[in-house]
Amino acid sequence: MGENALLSNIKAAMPERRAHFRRFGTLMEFDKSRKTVFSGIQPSGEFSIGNYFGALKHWAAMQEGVNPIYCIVDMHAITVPQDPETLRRRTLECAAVLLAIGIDPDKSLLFIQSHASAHAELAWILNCFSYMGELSRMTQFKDKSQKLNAESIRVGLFDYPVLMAADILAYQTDIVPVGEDQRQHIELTRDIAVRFNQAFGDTFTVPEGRYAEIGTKVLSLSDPSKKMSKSDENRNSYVLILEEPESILNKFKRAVTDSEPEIRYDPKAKPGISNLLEIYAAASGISVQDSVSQFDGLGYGELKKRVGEAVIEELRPIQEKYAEFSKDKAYVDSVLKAGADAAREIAASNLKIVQEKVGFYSL
Ligand code: ATP
Ligand code: LTN
Repeated sequence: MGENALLSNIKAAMPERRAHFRRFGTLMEFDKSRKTVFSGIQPSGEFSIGNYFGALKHWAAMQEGVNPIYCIVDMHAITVPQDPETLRRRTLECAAVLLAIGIDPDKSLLFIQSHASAHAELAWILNCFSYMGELSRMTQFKDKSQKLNAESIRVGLFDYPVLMAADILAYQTDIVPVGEDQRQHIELTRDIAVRFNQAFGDTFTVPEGRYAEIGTKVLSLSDPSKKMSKSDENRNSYVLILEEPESILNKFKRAVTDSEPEIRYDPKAKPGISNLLEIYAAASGISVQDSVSQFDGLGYGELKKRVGEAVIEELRPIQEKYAEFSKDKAYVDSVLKAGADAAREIAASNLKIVQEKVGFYSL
């Protein structure tokens, strides 16, 4: 194709995208009668099906009739050591994954946390209304810091939940869709909001967590006593959203179960099998009970194969879309830029109200 033909092709494709961003711009005159939905994810690695079934799938489903705001929380990611170039690359990949799972920039605001400095400023103010005692009780902090010696625990890791509270409260959020592991952080956010409101009069909306019915806690395939985590050293313990079908089948084949042959949903007595049934139900959109009936009389080998196949089917369109978005950096950047501009405006106006309430002098 000659250069001119190429240029006119690009120009022909542009108006659609421009129109798209004009609409995006007006979206930010938020409809106050709608509930605001906010959630965040760390660009700290490749995403697992735990992230997907516990959170991301619900983000994609929560874009109609609400004001949806989805944030890539890079400032949370640096609470543990990160290689700068890797973090930068993963941040862009994270945005492409979010677009691939169906976050629609026409409907939702998608942006990077560090692009809206009001998050950090509000976190500082909220730090002054948070207690060491309550932060010390956070199980995520206890789990993550247990692996370190006391001298090398970073203040940022300890303070992580207050930054999360600032993320949520900066947008007067009503609903926060997250996995079960975030429940304690959401409760803390509510406590901080209520405390601030009691001291200064109604300021913050007190948000509610929204937890998936199925898939809110996907367990590790190699040790079903703990959650599936993308930072687990054992790569067989998790399945990634962008994983090759063959590797997905292999991982399910190796999943740890039990020695009694009956397929039954009993999370206490049979955590491995119950986890597989939940993953199957989440991937195929049917209830756990119906999944159990489907597998009646079958062996564990067949169950593992079918769970793997259902997950592959669920992920296939996402992987295809990811391949497209990951080639179009200019488009992804333009979505993030529009998102950041809108987020900055909303967060800054709420921050201003808070600054006035606490007594900061303004000119
Ligand atoms: P890591 O495991 O590396 O500590 P993470 O996988 O928990 O990180 P986050 O960015 O902290 O990733 O979480 C993003 C979202 O995914 C959160 O809403 C979290 O609750 C959800 N989530 C993470 N793991 C699971 C899981 N195993 N089951 C269900 N939801 C999960
Ligand atoms: N701690 C969260 C990520 C996160 C978040 C948020 C989630 C940071 N800020 C605000 C919801 C709302 C986690 O998933 N690990």
